[in-house]
Amino acid sequence: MEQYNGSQIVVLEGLEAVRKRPGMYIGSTGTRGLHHLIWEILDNGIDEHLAGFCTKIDVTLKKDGSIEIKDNGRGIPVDIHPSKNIPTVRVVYTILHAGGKFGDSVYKVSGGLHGVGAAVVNALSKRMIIEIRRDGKIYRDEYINGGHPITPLEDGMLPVVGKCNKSDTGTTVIFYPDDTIFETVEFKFETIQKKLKEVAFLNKNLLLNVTDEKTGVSKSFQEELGIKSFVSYLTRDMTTLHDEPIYLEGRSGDIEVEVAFQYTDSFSEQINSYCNCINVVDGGTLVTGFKTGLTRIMNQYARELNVLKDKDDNFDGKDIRNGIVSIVSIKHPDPQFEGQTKTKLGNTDAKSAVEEVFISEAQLFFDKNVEILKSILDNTMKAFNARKASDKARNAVIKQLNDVDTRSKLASCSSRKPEECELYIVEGDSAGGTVKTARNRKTQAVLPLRGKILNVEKASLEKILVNNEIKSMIATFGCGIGDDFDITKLRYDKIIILTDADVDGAHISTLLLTFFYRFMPELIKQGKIYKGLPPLYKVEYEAVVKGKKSKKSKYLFNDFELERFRKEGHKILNMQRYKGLGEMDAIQLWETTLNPETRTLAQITISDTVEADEITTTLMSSNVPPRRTFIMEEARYAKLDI
Ligand code: 0RA
Repeated sequence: MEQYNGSQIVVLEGLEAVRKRPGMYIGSTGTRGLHHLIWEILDNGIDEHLAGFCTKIDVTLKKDGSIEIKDNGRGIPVDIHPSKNIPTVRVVYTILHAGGKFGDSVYKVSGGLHGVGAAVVNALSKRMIIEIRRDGKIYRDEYINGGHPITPLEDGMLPVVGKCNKSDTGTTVIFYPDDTIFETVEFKFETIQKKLKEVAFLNKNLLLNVTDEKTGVSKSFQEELGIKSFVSYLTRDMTTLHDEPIYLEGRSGDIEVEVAFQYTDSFSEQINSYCNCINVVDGGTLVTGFKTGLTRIMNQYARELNVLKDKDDNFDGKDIRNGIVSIVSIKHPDPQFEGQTKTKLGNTDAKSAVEEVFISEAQLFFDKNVEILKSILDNTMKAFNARKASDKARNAVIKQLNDVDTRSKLASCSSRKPEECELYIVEGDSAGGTVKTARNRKTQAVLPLRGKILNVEKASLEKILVNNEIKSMIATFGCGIGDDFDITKLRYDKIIILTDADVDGAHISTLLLTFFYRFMPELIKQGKIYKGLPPLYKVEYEAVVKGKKSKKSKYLFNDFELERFRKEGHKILNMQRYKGLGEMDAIQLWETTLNPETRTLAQITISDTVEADEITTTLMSSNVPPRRTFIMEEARYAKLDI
């Protein structure tokens, strides 16, 4: 067995830390974290490609549950590492953070969302095998149980296990994820395939293969035109204003910049940004650079071509980006990912690099392609005019919002202190009436809504502003809408949606949430929106207290609670199922739904993930915006015993 020297023990302590808190390194121990292991190893091969030495990476799902990632790069160095005194490859796979930073001159651009490196993968594997082809020799190193090396060294060197052609170089990594750490160790072909497709778009010419040995299915990805093809792919089902995406590339210092974009007849804008192949979903400096450059150059052309007549008039960036589908991809030697999810780029030099490259390259392009330029400016002009018109319409409606009639249905509360006020939005006039009677008049206001509210998923702001129910809400909240929204003016601390516990009620809730999400998202983000959870059943049952039988009653909030209550062996004497809020009297309604001491509220938050356990890539949500789920977090469960 291996004789550990001092540094080896420290190394294993490092890997042990990863095993103790895997979430800190790979995000989760679910299927997403599991696949993160592959991306980490894949990144190393991509780095080798970026360095100019690797043209192909093969990913194989093996029959025995392991995964193999094989590249044809130079092969990880096997020489004895000068300071660690073990083969360099062993340094890479056993020392945390060694991956990206080590030997920085050769290993310039490094991906890896958390920059955690290959050692983390080793720490979370029950077995890992590295094979290196270099100088006509094949070297092999193997680890078990989270990074314990089991290959005896010969004179400090890894043993040579075979021969190969001198020109055949590269690294093969095989690992078996540890099933005592991961909730599942089953790799998904689909997920890997999507990732490889994205990687192919982002790395021109790199050939990527994935094979599932269990099914025999195999897929290949290679994109000669890189992100230009990526944009074509994203616009494949859209009407475009010009035939081909515009592709620009250049370099500013150490930063490589690529931009591809195409205009469509859509009213929205899509900017997907990548730094070192990592999808920076929250954008950051590289996106700012692109936007600034695009706004600057288009306004300049608009003036030159007399599209903008007034010298002081300017197109808004939003007008210029109307209908754009774009990819901004940079390679940065030292990326700083910011924000809670590390999905926003912070490097200021990335902004100037993208802006500089974009402006000079776009100028060259548009000087030669005036027709395309003109159609973009024409499109911008339309957006500009539409925005002016809608601003006008909106201002007119907002003025009118203060009219008494839009708020006439509101039963306001007497307090004027927003921090203690609550607004109940209630489905239907009749339930609204009972809530008005039952509430605490000082702090609880009631706004009844008649029937269904408009589905705003696709409607424009002007259209929705005609709807009376929506007008009432905007007027009641007091904080405006859209760009004018100001949450500090909100008159209530909580906005509580109260609907019947049936299909219609659920539909109304969803419509309301969709409205808030689209036009007042801050309300949801700041946790102001709640759903009231009225009970579904009232049961009367026989209770035995100190040997005496007595009749008691209890509210149950859903079928699950009812089932549990039954299983607890209670003798149910009588049971009432509330079909709607209207069936409760004022006292019952107060106890179950209004009284802050005893009611149950669910706070609404948003999850923008496609599927919580799937990786999210631009490919998965190409045209469709990410599927949205409103998550209700139960504030507390009221257990009422009367
Ligand atoms: C540092 C230096 C050299 C190669 C690599 C790293 C390398 C690392 C990985 C990880 C997976 N595949 C890889 N391929 C190469 C090359 C040093 C030299 O040959 O001069």
